[in-house]
Amino acid sequence: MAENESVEEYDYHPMWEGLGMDVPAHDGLLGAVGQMYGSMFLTQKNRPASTSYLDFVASNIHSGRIKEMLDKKASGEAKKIIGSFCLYVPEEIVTAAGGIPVGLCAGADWATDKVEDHLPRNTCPLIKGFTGFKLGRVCPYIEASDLVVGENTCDGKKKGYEFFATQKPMYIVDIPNVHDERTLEDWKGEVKKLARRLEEECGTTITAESLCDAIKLANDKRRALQRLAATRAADSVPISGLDSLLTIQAAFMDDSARLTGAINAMADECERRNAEGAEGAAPKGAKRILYTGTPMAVPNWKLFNIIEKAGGVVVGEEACTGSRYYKDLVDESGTTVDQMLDAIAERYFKISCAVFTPNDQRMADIVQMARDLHADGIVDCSLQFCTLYEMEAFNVEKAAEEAGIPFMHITTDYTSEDAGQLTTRIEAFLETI
Ligand code: BJ8
Repeated sequence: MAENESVEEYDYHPMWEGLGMDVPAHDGLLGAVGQMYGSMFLTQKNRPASTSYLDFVASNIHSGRIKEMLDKKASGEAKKIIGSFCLYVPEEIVTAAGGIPVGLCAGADWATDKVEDHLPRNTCPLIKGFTGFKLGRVCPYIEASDLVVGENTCDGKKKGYEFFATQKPMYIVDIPNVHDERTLEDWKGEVKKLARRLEEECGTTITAESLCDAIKLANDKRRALQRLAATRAADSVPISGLDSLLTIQAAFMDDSARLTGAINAMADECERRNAEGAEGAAPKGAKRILYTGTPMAVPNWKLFNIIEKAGGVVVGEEACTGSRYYKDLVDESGTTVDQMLDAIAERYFKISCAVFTPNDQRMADIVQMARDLHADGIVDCSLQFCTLYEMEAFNVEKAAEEAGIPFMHITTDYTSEDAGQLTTRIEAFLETI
């Protein structure tokens, strides 16, 4: 669907019914998210005009985009829709096999009572979120996925997938948790096994040509995101953290080529703003925050909204919904499928997830980003019950202290219950830095 086509005219209810969704509940979810979007995004001042693409994505994400994917499948242009929950699942291989990759992490609580029949109450909200979206049948991406690729990362996901596999066909990728030569070789083997599984699922053969095209497609998207991220070093910051976060969130769902064009248009406009010394989305001198921590899935915009409504501005995200998604490219010099799969494995192996031990590269990345983006402070955030990021917060604090960068740690969930308390803490932090 083109950006200028009206999403109002088409009735998507039969499509959602056809996917087996709980349509009235889904209508309620869309209404609540729409309201949140209006109060958080549309009230921002001085947004770049090109962020209208994000409004298009937000209004289209559960409707036109789903229809577009289903139409592609019906026409044979795409073979299968492949869902995943982790940055470690290479989208290049899904695309090369003829699949459409989609991210399934959920950023809101849903059907919590049903979830707690299968998972402990004190499970991380991200895991409870996607389980609840499935049990409540309110996510068209989950329902449209033919295969879901999970991964052995944190304990919660590993065990949560055992239940999720009773609801959807799943394939699990084994992710190492140590970075060394032996684990890199193991990981290359896993990547090749995944490629074979996806070929089987899609009934296709990955060729050098299809893989080369898929690598280029993803690299182009990452290059565009790198350009946009670099513009945020300016004072005044040309684009808000909220809009930047939504851009990355869209990267897990939207059509890659179309989104790349839109991100490049945003980067063009932000570069122009900076060159002209024009006022951006935040005034000059606004307190600059580097976010680091657990990923933020749609519609988890709470913390960024609080920081920016308090007068700060998020200038970067060291997270899977941030720099880890775009900072490294896949080497494009391979000519055989084998070489390209190795290059993909090498690129993904650099992702500094807290599941790795030790995870010194993440500390170095955080400090480097804070310096490059002239951050006044670091806000490190863990979702409640995420042991990995909660434990690693002590190392992040130490790295920030050694670098002389003010630091605060937050533990939160998907409810709005702590919004008042978080606002007070963030305001106090912004005042002290
Ligand atoms: S590569 S960060 S996307 S695993 S917040 S579910 S870790 S208990 S999401 Fe992640 Fe891949 Fe790592 Fe990135 Fe568990 Fe923590 Fe919940 Fe988490």
